[in-house]
Amino acid sequence: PAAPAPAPRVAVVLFLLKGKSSVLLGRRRSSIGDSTFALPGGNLEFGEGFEECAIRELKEETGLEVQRTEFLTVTNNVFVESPKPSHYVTVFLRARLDDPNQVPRNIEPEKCHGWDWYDWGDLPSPLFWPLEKMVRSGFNPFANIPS
Ligand code: 8DG
Ligand code: MG
Ligand code: MG
Repeated sequence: PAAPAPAPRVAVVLFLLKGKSSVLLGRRRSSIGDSTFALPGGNLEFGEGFEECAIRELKEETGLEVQRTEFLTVTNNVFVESPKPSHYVTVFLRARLDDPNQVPRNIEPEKCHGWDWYDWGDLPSPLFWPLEKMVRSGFNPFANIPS
């Protein structure tokens, strides 16, 4: 039988914000966007909510825990140049690190070189393309945070 036609998938990723301008990024080890700096996140599982997915992926990838998240935006990302072409509808949420003493751990070293905090005004390079696209469009994850 023929292989099933490729289909778009849903990813949920999180801007984890600390202080006035720090955001958590990790350098990817992946066939998609290898070595680029990206947000924590992953594939939405069947039956899962966006917030549930973001909280789960953050915990699985960094050990960090957050209580609640906010929806920010959604973007369409087609990776035609990757070895295995893929298409993600990416949902972006944000959260604040509740306990600033929590330190990220690299729990999936086969998928990430390591996590660290970066200043939004001085981001590392290269950024993962879907994130780069947002930065260039002027998107700011710190905007309008209710206190
Ligand atoms: P999983 O098995 O844990 O579910 O997946 P993962 O290994 O954590 O997947 P991922 O590559 O981290 O995330 C899934 C897809 O989400 C990724 O291939 C492309 C899309 N994506 C974006 N922007 C970002 C981003 O900033 N960070 C992450 N991690 N994924 C992103 O479009
Ligand atoms: Mg994951
Ligand atoms: Mg991931």
